Amino acid sequence: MKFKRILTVQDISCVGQCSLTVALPILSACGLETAVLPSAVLSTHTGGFKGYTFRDLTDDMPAIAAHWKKEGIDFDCLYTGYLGSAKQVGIVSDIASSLLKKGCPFIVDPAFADNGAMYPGFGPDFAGAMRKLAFSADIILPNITEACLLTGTEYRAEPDEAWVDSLVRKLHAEGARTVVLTGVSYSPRTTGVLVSSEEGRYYYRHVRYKRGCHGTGDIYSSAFVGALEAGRSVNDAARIAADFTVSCIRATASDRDHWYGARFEPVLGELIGAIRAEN
Ligand code: PXL
Repeated sequence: MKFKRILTVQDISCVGQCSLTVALPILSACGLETAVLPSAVLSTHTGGFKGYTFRDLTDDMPAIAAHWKKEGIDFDCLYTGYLGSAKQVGIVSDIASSLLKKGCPFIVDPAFADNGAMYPGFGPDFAGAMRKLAFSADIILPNITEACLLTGTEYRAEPDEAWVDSLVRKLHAEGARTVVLTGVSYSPRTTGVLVSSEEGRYYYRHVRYKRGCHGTGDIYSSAFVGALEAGRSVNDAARIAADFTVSCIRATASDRDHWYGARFEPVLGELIGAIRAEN
């Protein structure tokens, strides 16, 4: 198989097991050369720590991209996560046009909201900016909250199939091509991921842990991108990433003190095994 170089754009939360500290090891484990463009540097993520620092890197990004362009560096996949400002949406769009090889996938995890609310630090302008980026991508990986905010739909904590169907239809009507919708739960003990594209629908249901873990959206998206770029189909990558994420939550659930992230590191072997088993 061709050796691929992927670019991921998201923040560095120095402590907290999310964004780049998750994406980089997962993508590398999947056998991909992984280049990074940090959108911001935070001392920790914003999901429970108090008094975190935040360095916005918006102004550094165009010069970094321009240097790569000058060096003739380009990428086989562009995968974006948490962005540091609404302005970065335009910069990422430029990178997609200038540094992503023709015909290669542009994958967006909107990474700005969960459980019915936006993450701290994002103003009301952010959903509008993210809408432009998400609907220009080849594949988007929103959770239910993000899908609602991207389509102007009122959030529902307990959706039914008809409501999810109309949410997904709205995403496509706005321009979304392939949608990988996470956290689609129709019963208290199960949740799942719904893939929707012009090829049809695929729903993968799996066990739901009562105790969720911070950062599992980033684990899921990184494993999905890793499996996809390692040669799996979209549906297989969606299932492999779901099984891996469940294993990460299982590996964390017994440790009450580990509230800030999921212990994905001891389970990386399972992800590599799942990708290899199907090669
Ligand atoms: O996991 C998403 C994420 C990424 N980066 C930062 C965050 C969060 C979620 O809270 O705060 C900085």
